[in-house]
Amino acid sequence: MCQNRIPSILVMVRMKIVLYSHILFFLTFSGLALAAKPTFVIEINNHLFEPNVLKIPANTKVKLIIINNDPTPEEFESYELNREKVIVGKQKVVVFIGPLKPGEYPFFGEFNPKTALGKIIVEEK
Ligand SMILES: [Cu+2]
Repeated sequence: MCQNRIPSILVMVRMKIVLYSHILFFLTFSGLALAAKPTFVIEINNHLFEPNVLKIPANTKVKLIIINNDPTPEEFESYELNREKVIVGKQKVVVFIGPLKPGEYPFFGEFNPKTALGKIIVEEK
């Protein structure tokens, strides 16, 4: 009896190792998939977007990180992109856009609409 139990424990340990290596592989792979998404950063300084013209690839989902360095809130707004997002002062938000067709997509800061202007240019690679 006792000799029978030892191999079964070994099998269980081995199964656990196989399971963990699968989980590790899955986590690594999904992490790479997330990291592979094109990411662009727009910063807000003194109520202006920097850069105010951003080129992104066509037909691609893109991650946009908007960092508000001002102490005051701003709202990233675009009718063409159908996006509207408030960024509290000294905070950042993530906005996903696309996949988009080639063209120009204006955006503006709703709290400073006269000065905080920009556009995203979508181009074919
Ligand atoms: Cu708005």
